[in-house]
Amino acid sequence: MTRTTFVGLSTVFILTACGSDPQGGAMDAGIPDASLPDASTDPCETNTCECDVDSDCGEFEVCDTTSTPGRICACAAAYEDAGGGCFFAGAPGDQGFQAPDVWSTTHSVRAVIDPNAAGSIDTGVASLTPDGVCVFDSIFQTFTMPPRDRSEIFAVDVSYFTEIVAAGFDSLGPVLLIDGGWNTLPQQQGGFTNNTFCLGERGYGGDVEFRIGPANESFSCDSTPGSFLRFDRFAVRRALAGECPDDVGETINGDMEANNGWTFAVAGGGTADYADNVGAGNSRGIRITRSTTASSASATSKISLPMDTSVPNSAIEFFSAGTASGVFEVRLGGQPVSRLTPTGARRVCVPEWAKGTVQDITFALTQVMNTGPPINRSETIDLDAVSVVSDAGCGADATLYDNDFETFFDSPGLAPGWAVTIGGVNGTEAPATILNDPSSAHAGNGSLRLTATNVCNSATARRDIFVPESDGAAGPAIKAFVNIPSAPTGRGGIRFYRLPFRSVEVNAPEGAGYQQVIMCIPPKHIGRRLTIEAFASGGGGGCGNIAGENTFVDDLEVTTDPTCPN
Ligand SMILES: [Ca+2]
Ligand SMILES: [Ca+2]
Ligand SMILES: [Ca+2]
Repeated sequence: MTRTTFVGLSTVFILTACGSDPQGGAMDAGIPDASLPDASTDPCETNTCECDVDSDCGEFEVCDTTSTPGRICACAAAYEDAGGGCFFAGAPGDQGFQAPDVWSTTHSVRAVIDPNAAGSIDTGVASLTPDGVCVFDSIFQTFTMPPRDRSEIFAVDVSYFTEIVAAGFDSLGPVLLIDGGWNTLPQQQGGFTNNTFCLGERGYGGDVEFRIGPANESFSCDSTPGSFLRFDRFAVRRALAGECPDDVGETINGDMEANNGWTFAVAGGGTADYADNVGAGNSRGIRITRSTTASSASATSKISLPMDTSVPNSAIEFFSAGTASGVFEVRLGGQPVSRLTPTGARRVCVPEWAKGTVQDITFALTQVMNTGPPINRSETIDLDAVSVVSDAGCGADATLYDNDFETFFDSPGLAPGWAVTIGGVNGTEAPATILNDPSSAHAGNGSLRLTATNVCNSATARRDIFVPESDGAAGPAIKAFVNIPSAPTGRGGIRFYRLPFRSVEVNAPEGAGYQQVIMCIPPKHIGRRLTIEAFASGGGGGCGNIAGENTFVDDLEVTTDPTCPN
């Protein structure tokens, strides 16, 4: 069905619409044809209509199906027309924290907005108090955002800092939750500092919840809480040219044919750069190399990860080639999400916390150890053609992917869901691998094998999960089957990180075959991202070598348990 568009009337209609509906309203966003009124009630039978769908309208306009008598084109949400067409008017509300009524807080004392406090860019400061930081209080509002395909690309500026009033240091940065998607920023001290991130798919297309809070606990939470997290300004703005991926699913310079987007970091004799003829179809790619166990090399760009509604079971696909033994790491937002070998087209499942956000994506050869004489370890990894695909193997909930350790470093297609990490100290490595051996597994063929070889080294496997809701009286729990045949010096088990370098761990029994270990997660972490890790540790102390002590892990569950607090 086609309709007549009265172009000559559009200016009048736009002014009317934007004047009466400055934020557009959630109903403006992306009305599908199927939801349009049927013929018997169609206002366009008897009235003039400018549009059926958004694409009938001009730049940054949507088709307002709630307007009367006929449908008109109006500025998209967060856009206004002051006479020269629709332009972005800013988001969310009260970006400088000067109007406390615009924001909500989870607690009236621990999370507060002072509209008169001195900021850096403008007056008004939002603060999470030390007590608020320790229980993950937050400050939030809902704001109607334009559809992604009717708006510009947006970035977010955040001016904030961590005010440490207790003695000592801290590791406390903010998390900016955009409709539940996680963007973390580094700790800043000494006054308000601006950092930015790109708005992902969750930040567009209707009512979006903007929430600011602590990314993790403060070190001071273990004694006297003493660190504030303060915000001067939180503002969505138009992205600069080349600052953010062009669209959902895109990576800046994902085919590596141009010279923008990727940044390289190397140390200890590692190398990283663009290289001709090493990529997919002999096109240009990126080559990272290491020469010894002291080397590191990485390449980082930005990727826009889709929501489940646009790409279900999403995975990041890329081309890889190089040294068969070269186990390299993939990170999102600085957090390791997988380790694998460069065996062709590989896929890494997108973790739940990252869906619908824009994150740094990093490919890295990591340093094995930084003490003792470097051991020769020449490895080359070639990378190219980063894209986003749907892979049913990831499942609807990526937190549950690969907890049975049936995906190996060199499996075709999907990569492991764990960053399995060889440790090392003083020239002695602590091996870590996913073993393809049914006799070592709790079930299936695969299990995680971590081996401590020195009193002060350890091997680990890490991932970030979303902590599940309680199930009635049963609180959130991580369970895993762990088998430690013999560990007279060290220990092994599972743990979670409350903050960087500070974990809560549960050790597994030794010499008893596979035993299920249950680790309760405190309920304050429900619905939050959490780093969990399986480990084998030499136990700590003087750094003497020991006979290898294996910890096998299999069939981990992210679940609930009646013995855990809810
Ligand atoms: Ca302010
Ligand atoms: Ca290429
Ligand atoms: Ca298994």
